[in-house]
Amino acid sequence: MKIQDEVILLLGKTGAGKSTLGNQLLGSRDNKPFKASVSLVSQTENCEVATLTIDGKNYDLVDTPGLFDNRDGSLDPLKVITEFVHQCAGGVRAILLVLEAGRITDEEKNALSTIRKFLGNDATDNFIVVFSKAEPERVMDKQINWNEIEILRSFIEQIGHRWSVAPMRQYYNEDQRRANEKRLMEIKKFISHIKVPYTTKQFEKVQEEQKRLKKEEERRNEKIRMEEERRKDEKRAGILASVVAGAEIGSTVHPVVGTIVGSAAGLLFGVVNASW
Ligand SMILES: Nc1nc2c(ncn2[C@@H]2O[C@H](COP(=O)(O)OP(=O)(O)O)[C@@H](O)[C@H]2O)c(=O)[nH]1
Ligand SMILES: [Mg+2]
Repeated sequence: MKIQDEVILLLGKTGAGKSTLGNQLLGSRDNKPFKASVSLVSQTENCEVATLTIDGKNYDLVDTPGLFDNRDGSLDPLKVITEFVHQCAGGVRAILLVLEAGRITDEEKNALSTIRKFLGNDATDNFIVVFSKAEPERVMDKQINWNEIEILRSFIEQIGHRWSVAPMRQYYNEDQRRANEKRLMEIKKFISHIKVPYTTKQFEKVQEEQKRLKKEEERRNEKIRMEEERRKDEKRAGILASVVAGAEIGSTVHPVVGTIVGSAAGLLFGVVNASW
């Protein structure tokens, strides 16, 4: 796999329609280089690359493993994407975030916030949201009610309304064919209008910052844990001191019985005291 040109990343969950959209952007003459999945098992374990030409400029279009595919721990897509982005010397021109229209569940919302955090604010100018699997009328009218979902609304507003609808997988008349063509042109126009590519340097900065935040959080948690330990130790020491004091008082009354009764009283006192 060789990365020479600016990169266009296809991101999203498995089954969202990334490979299908990639093939549509490449056009049928490119012989469908990306494998579309027939089941919900990801067909793309590593990143796959094909050349996409827009207005005479070549880009490396990259199909990535689906986010949240690593339920069995065998694949960490963020790691695969990280390794990949590090090879993109020319930077990432566009990030096509593919979301299934009408199926924005908590998982999609999580995917969205994970990827936002993962790439950082610098990537804001490079995102394009593409809604896939929309009904034909929605592809034709570009009608998606994303503004009803708060996290989507804020994200799409933040990225300057760069959103579109993926073309229909199959079309049956001229109107639908034209609508598909229009949507593809729109996505390509968004791509070529993005001014500055997202660089590996920016990505590394975000990764460093996240590592630092993680370490800070670990340190904070360790401090809390130690504080709890200390409090527990104090509690234990308090009980022990009460037992000893009780035994001493008891033994002055009666050497054996007094010690036992005194210890018990001390223990009770200690426990009651410690629980306050
Ligand atoms: N109905 C419908 N199915 C689609 C559309 N796009 C993709 N699919 C199907 O959804 C499944 C997953 O698509 P795929 O491109 O492999 O998703 P990926 O895992 O994100 O790459 C495949 O069976 C596709 O044929 C669409 O626009 N409409
Ligand atoms: Mg795929």
